Parts: sequence; C-alpha cells; structure tokens
Amino acid sequence: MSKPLNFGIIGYGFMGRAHSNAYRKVNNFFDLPSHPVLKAACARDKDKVKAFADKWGYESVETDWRKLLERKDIDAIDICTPNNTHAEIAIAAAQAGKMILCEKPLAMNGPEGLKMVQAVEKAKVPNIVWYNYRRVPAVTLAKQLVDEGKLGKIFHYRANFLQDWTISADLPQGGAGLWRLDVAAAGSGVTGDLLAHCIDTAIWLNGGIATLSAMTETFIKERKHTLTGKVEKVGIDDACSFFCRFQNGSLGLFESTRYARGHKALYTFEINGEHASIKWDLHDLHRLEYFDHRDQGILRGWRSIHVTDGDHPYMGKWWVPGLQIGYEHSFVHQVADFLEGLGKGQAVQPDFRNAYQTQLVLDAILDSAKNRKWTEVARG
Ligand code: SOE
Repeated sequence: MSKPLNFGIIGYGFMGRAHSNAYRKVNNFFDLPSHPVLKAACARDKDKVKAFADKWGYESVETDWRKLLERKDIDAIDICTPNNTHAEIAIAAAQAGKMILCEKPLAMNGPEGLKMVQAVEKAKVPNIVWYNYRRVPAVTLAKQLVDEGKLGKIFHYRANFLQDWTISADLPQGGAGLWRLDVAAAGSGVTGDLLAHCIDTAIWLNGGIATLSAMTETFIKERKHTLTGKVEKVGIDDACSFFCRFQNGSLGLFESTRYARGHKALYTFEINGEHASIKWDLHDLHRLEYFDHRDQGILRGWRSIHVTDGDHPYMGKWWVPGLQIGYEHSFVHQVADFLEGLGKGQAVQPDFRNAYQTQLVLDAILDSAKNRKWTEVARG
C-alpha cells in the first residue's frame, strides 16, 4: 500500500506549476511506496495563491512560509521561490524536520549553499535539488553509456544554453517573472540560471571541474526596476562563457546567453571520447546522437537514437515504443526517484551536497570573470 506524503509548496510560478503537475501524475505511471498529497500552497498574495491552489488541487493555502513550516500535517516542503529566499526557507524547514525539494540553483553562492548542506545533514532530512534535465531519458541514457565505458577516455565536454528573451532594453528588472534579471533576487544572470543546468549535467556525466577561465558581459547596463519604479544598474550577467579542465583531464567549453536571437532554450551538450561521441539537444530532447568509431568502417556514422523504447530509461513506464514524452516528464521522473529513494531509505541525487558542487563552480566562474584570471574550483 502506498503511503500518503503531505506536500507544502512555496511559490506558484513556472516551477510551481511544473512540480505540481509532477506530483499529480507520478503515481499514475510509477508504482511507488508513497504518493504526494497536495496539502498546502503558500505565497504572499492570497488571491493568487488561492487561484493556484484551486487549479492544481491543493487543499489549503498559507501566506506566510513560516506558518507552513509550523504545520504538523506537512511532511515535505517544495521551494519554488526566487534564489535569494532558498537558504532561509530551507534552513528553517530542515530545523522543523521537513524533507526539502529545492529549486535550482541551490543558493546565491557557495557559503550560503554550505549552510544549507549543513542544516539538512544535521537534521537528517531527505533533500533534493530540481536539476531536472538529468532525468530526460536521453540524458539518463547518456549517463548509462558513459558509465559503461562506451566512450572510453573522455577528451572534450562542450555545452551551450542559449536564449533570446531579454534583448529588449524596455524589459524591466525585478518582480514576478522578471526577478531573474534582478541580481538581488537571482544572485547572478545566466550563470546561475542556465549554466547551472549545464554544470550539473557535466559533473554528473564527466566528474568534477578543477580549474576554469570565464568571461561575462552585461549588454544592457540599466533597466527600470519593477519594485522601485526607478532606472537602476543591472547587476546580472547577460552572457557567460568559460573553458575549463575537468578533474579527469578532459577539456570543457561552455556558453550561455539570453542574447542569441532565434534560440529559446537551446540546451545542447556533446562529449567526445576515445571510442565514441554523444550529442544531445533539448529542442529534440528524445533523441541521443551517438557515433562509435568501433563500428564497421563502411557503416560508421552518427546514429540518432529515438529514446522511446521500453528498455530506455524511464520509458517503460509511459506509452508504447516510439511514442515520445517531453519536458514536464523530467520532473515526474525526479519525484518518482525521490519517492523510491525515500522508500529504500536512500539519498537521491542531486541532493544538497551534490548541488553544492555546482554552486562552487558558479562562484569560481563569477570570480574568474571579475578578476580576469584562471580560477581553481574550491573542493566541497
Ligand atoms: C529561464 O528562462 C529558465 O526558465 C530557467 O530558469 C530554467 O531553469 C530553464 O530550465 C529554462 O529557462
């Protein structure tokens, strides 16, 4: 019999919807030891949070997250709020003995992230960070191939995350939806928002990053601030590129921007190994491109694997072979793995300590760009 697990979600934006959708669907497709009960949604605006709760089926609402944490009927807290609130909420949630599912990036910076790690480890509460792209079946398959040694020694890791939604100088910074442009709320720009995903996947697939050299640019230096109504300096990075050495000796090249006209969410990565290479593209997320030099010469070429068969990661739980799934399913998979891990008493990755590694790389990037020098990534 599956046990109820009572969830309280904080925040009702894009991620509030993605996570709620996952909670609602997960037990229809996966056989799990527990099932999420949508107990409470929490946000400051009572009317908006009530509308969200009604739409997604939350039983109650709160307008103060501290009240939510005091509730005895809540087992797990889902943090879907801007980055500058993650630490305070997560540390208090750990002290209140709640399990925590926290949006990415873990924190505003490494030192803040470390406090969060220490809080969950001291309280011994299950915890996870929503780096959802690990659980796109084609990306999980890439991990399987790398771990099986199919690529052999890895030489290169290349990743991009390109968007184009902030090119207009009229776009304000701050407030609902646009807090990602406000450094006080976000901590950084594309580095923490987009490269964080690329780094999480890279560390997962190819191990830790040892040293790096980065550059950032803020193309639009001033924007009106939604909260103050005044034109204010923009503190986020609009674009960031870095190259690096991984701990395994391979070289990495990463680029992210919100100024690549024509690209909406072009997350791509490519890994080149001694025997084989793989490529993945979020715009075509169910495909994994694979080239194996060991194939017979006349047949050698890039294979485009349609990752939709029953023996592909997660796919046996969905439709029949050949029918694809999408972006939202990566969140369903994360909840499924989290509940499965809870049942077995096992930590599921990326937990706070694991996501802290990404945070340290983000700090090194910003430091390198600011000081125009190669930077060692601190070991967590
Ligand atoms: C920003 O536009 C954003 O929504 C990120 O915040 C997400 O993490 C990324 O997955 C897609 O882009």
